[in-house]
Formats: sequence, C-alpha cells, structure tokens
Amino acid sequence: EPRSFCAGVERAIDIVDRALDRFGAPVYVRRQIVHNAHVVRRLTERGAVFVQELEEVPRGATTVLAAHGVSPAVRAEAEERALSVIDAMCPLVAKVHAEVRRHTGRGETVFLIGHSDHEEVEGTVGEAPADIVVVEDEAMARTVTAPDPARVSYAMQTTLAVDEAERIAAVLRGRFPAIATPRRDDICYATTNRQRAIRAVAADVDLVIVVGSPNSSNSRRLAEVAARSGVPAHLVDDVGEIDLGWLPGAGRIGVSAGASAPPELVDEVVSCLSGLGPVAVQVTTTGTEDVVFTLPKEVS
Ligand code: 0CG
Ligand code: SF4
Repeated sequence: EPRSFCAGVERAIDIVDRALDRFGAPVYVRRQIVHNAHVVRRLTERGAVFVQELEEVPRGATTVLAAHGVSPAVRAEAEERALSVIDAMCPLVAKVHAEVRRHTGRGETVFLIGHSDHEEVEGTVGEAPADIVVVEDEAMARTVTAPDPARVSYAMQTTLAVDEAERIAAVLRGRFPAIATPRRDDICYATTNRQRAIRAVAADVDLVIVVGSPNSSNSRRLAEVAARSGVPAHLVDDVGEIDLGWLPGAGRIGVSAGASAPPELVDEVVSCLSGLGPVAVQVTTTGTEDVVFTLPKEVS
C-alpha cells in the first residue's frame, strides 16, 4: 500500500454511476472512463455505452468524458452536437493542461514528456498542437529542437515512471539551460506513491504481481519499476491471468495494483494464492493517502 484506486479514478467511476442513477441508461462515455477492463464491464452492465468518438453519440445525449482528459477540439465537437457533457477529467490532468496553456500562451515551445499514443497525451497536446513536442524517451530528448531554444519549458504525463521521466527531464535541462520547469511535479501523487510502495516490496520478494489492464499506463509502469529492481514482475487483469509456472520457487510474492484496478481484485489474488498452500500476508505501507476530489455539479 498505497495501491488500487486513486482519487481521480474514484471520482470518474462515481460520476458514471451517479449519471446512470440520475439520468437513467444509456449514459454515453467517450473512451474507457478509466483504463480497466473490469470497471468498464461493470458500468456497461449498468447501461453505460462506451464510444470511441463523439460522432457515435446521438445529438443531445448525456455524455461523460473520461478521466484522462480531452483536447479543446473534442469539447467543441460536444458543443456542436449539443451533448449534455459531464467531464470526468482528473483535476491533476487538468492542472497539466492549464500549465501547458500558460507556457504556450507566452510563446514557449513545451516539451511534453510522455507517450504520444496515450489518450492523456493526445488531450494535452490538443491544447496547442503547433507548440507542443512529445518527448517519449532519452533518445528523443537528445535530439528534439525548438524554434527558439531560449523559450522552452517542459511538462509531463501524470502516470510516468518517476525515475525514467526524471532522466528524460535531466537531458532536456542539460540541452536547454533556459528551460522552465513545472512548478510542481506533474507525475501525480498516486503514481508516485504506488511506485514507492512497490519498490519497497520488490527488494524483498521473488516475484511481483501487479493487477491492472494492459492499456493502463500507471499499472504498466508499476510492473516496470518492480522489474528494474531485479525481480520478475507481471501485469495481470485479474487472478485468472496468473500463470502457475511463475510460482515455483517464489516463496515471497509482492502484490500491488494500478490506480484504475478495483481493490477486490487484489483480495482475489491473495485468496487464490492461499488456496495453493499456507500463506502469511504482510502489508507494507509506505504512505497514506487522503486526497478526495469533489464531484461536478451535474451529479453532486
Ligand atoms: O494510467 P493511465 O493514465 O493509463 O490511466 P488509468 O485509467 O489506468 O488510471 C488512472 C486514471 C485515470
Ligand atoms: Fe488523477 Fe493520478 Fe489518478 Fe490519473 S492516476 S486519475 S492523474 S490521481
């Protein structure tokens, strides 16, 4: 611990549940509300309809925008289609959007450290596509350019591996001495805390199991951080994906879960392992979390 749901995910899921309670099915949701197959399945069963693009939504329908945030172009499209929009963008993603707007607004090029094919990055880039350059890794950081190298800044996707992102940022700071740095870390508290916790555990175990879906950035980074500590680490959607071949010789197993993975899935992993023989469970807690975000007015 900390593991599983963060405040942004709790809020996003709550928004869809409350929209279903208040307005009835169907409630349309653009993209996966959070990147977790179990969450999406449960909400689909309740009457949420997940779509890729807003053109699939009937005019005027109630539509939730996912936690990862959207570009201004998507907001404009929602308005054109007269949709009743409820925005589930995490406030910590919104903070990065605001920061990027501030920097590009004063004529800077923003290097956005992150993965270009991720929805959060697509949304953030959409704030000023001509002035934002996505930097995916250290190799890119060594070659990117800006029209005016004296007017540059950087920002980050919220769910990166802290160590990796810092190495990329260090390359940029070395190449662009005038670079403006984020006021506060863009990598969110939940991502940071889960990585710290898994690192504390990974040093003492023979195997790490992270519960999360394969398209969840923060969950994948969690497994990678564990693997960089030198322990075999696997990302599983649920207990059904555990390969018994991983277990021989694994006397101690570290278990965690990404910010979008429901906590009961971790309990299922532990109880399944308990079925294979005597198991003692030890909880390692590297910090506590008390972040809560308020709901948008449409569902509060
Ligand atoms: O970690 P990413 O950004 O892929 O998102 P996920 O839905 O897995 O969890 C946090 C949120 C939103
Ligand atoms: Fe917000 Fe961080 Fe959770 Fe993403 S992982 S929803 S940025 S708190």
